[in-house]
Amino acid sequence: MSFDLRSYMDARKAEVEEALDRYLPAEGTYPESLHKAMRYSVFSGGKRFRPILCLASFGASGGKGPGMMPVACAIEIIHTYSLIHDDLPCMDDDDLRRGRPTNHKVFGEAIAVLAGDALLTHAIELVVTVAGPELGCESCLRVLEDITRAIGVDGMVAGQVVDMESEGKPAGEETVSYIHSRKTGALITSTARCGAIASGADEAMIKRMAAYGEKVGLAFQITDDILDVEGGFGELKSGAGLDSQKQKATYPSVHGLERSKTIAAGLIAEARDIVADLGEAGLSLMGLADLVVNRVSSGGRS
Ligand code: GRG
Repeated sequence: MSFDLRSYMDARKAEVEEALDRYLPAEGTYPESLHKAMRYSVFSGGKRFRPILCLASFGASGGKGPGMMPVACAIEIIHTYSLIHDDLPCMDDDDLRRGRPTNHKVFGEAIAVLAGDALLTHAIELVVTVAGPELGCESCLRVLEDITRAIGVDGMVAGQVVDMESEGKPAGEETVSYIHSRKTGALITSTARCGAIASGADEAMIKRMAAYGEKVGLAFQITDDILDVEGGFGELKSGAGLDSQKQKATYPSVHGLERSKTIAAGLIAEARDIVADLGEAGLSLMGLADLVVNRVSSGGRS
């Protein structure tokens, strides 16, 4: 079986870009400052890893039809909100993201906060109003429950809080694991699981996609930690080595660089194994897993 990952990624990315453009209010919509700020960060060169993963999981679980695209885009929009807020002076205080000035540097802090709030809210609205009629009430509610759990009080927000509060303190394995599984892992796991939920797959497939997502999500964050140490970004935030400057709780700080690389590679091998027997349908998921650890050469952190 031959599978051209590059063509697959390019085709899915183009579909996602087109759909995001359709699902977001036009830039000239009143109040313009808000819509400009929302679009500035949504269309600033993200890899679209999460929505492509969502579509791949849906396809590999036997899903068909247009109902997944609004969910995939909602997840990307939520990811964008988290980046805008993460960059704020009260959080990571970053001037650059994907090689461009961060949202608050262009639009000011108040609009950046509100653009993030509006993106989060708009994403939920998108799932309910656009995906809902396609997926049916039960699947839509389950998808919504899954995503909101992943990004909420025991998910991404909690991970971000513990990440911030751990800065400058010696962090153990447990703390790093808490942060990674929630800050980055939870949304990626939910993305993979939602593809299976929306496809109407059985519980075994939903569990299988979640298990795949967990491995990929953790490998994603470990790789991000490694890239920070090695400075191999295709795109810089404000510079490499930021995590250690801020004394962040990271995998390399707890496990060392080489062991972190081994752990990330092991997780990707496990993720590949989980989907290996899906045949052709699993090839996109295997390719996406590989991209997670190879993303320096494929365009860095941009
Ligand atoms: C503000 C509630 C709140 C949460 C913020 C996700 C997050 C929590 C912060 C983002 C900061 C960060 C670098 C997290 C690690 C995860 C990560 C590598 C995000 C970048 O994801 P990519 O590589 O980004 O998919 P692109 O630019 O491709 O969209």
